[in-house]
Amino acid sequence: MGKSVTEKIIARHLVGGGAAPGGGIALCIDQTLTQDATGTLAFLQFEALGRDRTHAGLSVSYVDHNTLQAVPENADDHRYLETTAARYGVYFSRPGNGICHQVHLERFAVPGATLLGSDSHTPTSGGLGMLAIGAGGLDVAAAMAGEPFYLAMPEVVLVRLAGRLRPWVSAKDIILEVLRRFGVGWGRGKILEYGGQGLAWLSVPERATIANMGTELGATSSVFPSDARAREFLSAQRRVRDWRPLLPERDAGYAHVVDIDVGKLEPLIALPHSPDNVRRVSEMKGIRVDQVCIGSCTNSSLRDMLEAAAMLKGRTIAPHVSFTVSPGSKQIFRMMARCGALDLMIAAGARMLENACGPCIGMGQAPPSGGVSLRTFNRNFKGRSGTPDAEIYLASTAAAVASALAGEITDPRKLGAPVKVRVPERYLIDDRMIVPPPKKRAAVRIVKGPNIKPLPRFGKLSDRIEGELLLVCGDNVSTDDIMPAGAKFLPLRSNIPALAEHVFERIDPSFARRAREAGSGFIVAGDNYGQGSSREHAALAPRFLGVRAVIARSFARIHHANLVNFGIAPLTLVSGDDLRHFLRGDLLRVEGLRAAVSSGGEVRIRTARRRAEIRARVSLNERSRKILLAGGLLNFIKERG
Ligand code: MIC
Ligand code: SF4
Repeated sequence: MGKSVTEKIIARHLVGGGAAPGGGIALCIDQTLTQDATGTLAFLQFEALGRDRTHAGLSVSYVDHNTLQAVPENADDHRYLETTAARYGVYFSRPGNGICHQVHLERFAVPGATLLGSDSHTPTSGGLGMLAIGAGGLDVAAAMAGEPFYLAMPEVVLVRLAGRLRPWVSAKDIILEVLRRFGVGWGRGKILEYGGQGLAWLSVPERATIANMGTELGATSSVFPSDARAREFLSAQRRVRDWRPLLPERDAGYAHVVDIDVGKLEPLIALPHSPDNVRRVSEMKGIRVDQVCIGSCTNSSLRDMLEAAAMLKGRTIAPHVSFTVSPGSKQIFRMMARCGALDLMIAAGARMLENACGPCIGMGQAPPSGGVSLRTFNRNFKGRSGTPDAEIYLASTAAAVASALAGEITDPRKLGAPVKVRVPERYLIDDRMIVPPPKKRAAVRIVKGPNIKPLPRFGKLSDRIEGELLLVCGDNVSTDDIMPAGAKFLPLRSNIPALAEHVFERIDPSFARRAREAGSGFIVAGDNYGQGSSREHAALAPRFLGVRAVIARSFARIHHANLVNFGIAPLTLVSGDDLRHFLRGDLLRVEGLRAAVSSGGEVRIRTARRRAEIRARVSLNERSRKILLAGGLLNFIKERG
């Protein structure tokens, strides 16, 4: 059987393990990406690893998340990142240069290469034929220290696209269709490789939209071939030298094939509060919107911006709607200014925001209480916008603009003939906001503001853990639930003791206090625990509060790795039904944990009140076992020397 695009890239980067699905593999990493909200911890950890410079072929440190500077902490973090980048041989993308995934796609992504990023939407660069994977900051720090990246070999699923999108239907609708069909947990353990005749009609930025939201499916990555469209994009970025063809072999085999006739799709929309709660836009028409936001790493390309501007030309946003636009990068912003698109937007009443993550991560623009916000973003978890009771919908740029003009959810096809969008053949190249590392790195002084606190350190995994059951939750708990982001909390990302006070705050404001008082505790959950963001703070901060184990039906990939990296035992229930034995406040006890971790066997969880004995597995590969036993990845690497 021939090789898929994914298998070709893996074969070229495999430094350990075999390629059978489920088995552990180690990949050599060509490029790393970090952003400011996860980067400070990643660089503190890199410092703790004692390396003098990044060992990846290219490392880029971006500032795009924490750009609202209502307090000094964010700017202090930026300084720290700027100086660590210079010190450790890392490129620094300054605040004002754009969203990490958009800029990476434009300026750094290379077909056939591997990218590891401390952000869950790192797979965006898969739109350009890269194998790009999101991970916790510590895994990225380890990759910068020259370690391979370890993961379970995913199965490769072919998503075969046929047909051509109809007017007003877009790439966003393709990925919303996949989410509609399969749901948020479906992609776990999978790499989604796109193929089929329909690809010819999709440009790289459109492919990037699809690859970006593969993360919402829980997929390890999403990969497109590198074909003529990839070449066209790279030559428009004046990087044609980076192009190489990368196609699947004719007889490539896949674990499954999913067929989508994109010509049959209609404009789709995800309803609150999950990206897989998808309906047709036409079914939701008439719902009044208070806010519409265009942007984020999903839909902030030049094409998106030009489409929005063309739709807005000569029109005015509905009087009761607040309409924001955040372009994806400086390149896009300047091109919008030059071609007049920016003027059309401002004239129509757009509130132009920085080219950064902005409202997507609750950095400003919280909707009104109980308000409805329609966004072109990728996540609509409850509370993520900064307004606990807001209703967030996700849709394409066309659907968002149509709705902003009408003041209610509107199918863009109602606007008649589609607007014509012509993306120029050459993008404007101006890399002045990307600072290369200096020659004399040793002289660079790392500046640590007062908010940057030392990393908490933990001992080895205990054989016996006992403590309070602090929280029992349902399925699909996101890392936004565990460790909220947004303007209030993001400034604390470099200060774990302060941040930890807000663990699970939106679900149970007493969590941190109870955890501290108990000194040692457990969390119980259903399926897909820890979906969403890669933020390792969602493991580190609970560990800091004394959480020793999370017992769940199943886990999301990145969060599972983060738990192990910080010495929290992820225990998978042998029988999902056993969830009913768990009561908040009960006392739980696990004995013989180290032996179970070493052997990959089962443990018994004893509950004091219900007097139940519940079986759970600790299914980890060889290396993760050692990491967990050592009490985390930092301990493991240090022990190994
Ligand atoms: C997100 O979209 O949730 C984030 C903010 O980009 C996160 C990273 C973080 O929490 O800093 C992600 O997706 O990994
Ligand atoms: Fe930024 Fe939102 Fe993309 Fe996360 S999903 S990287 S917050 S734009």
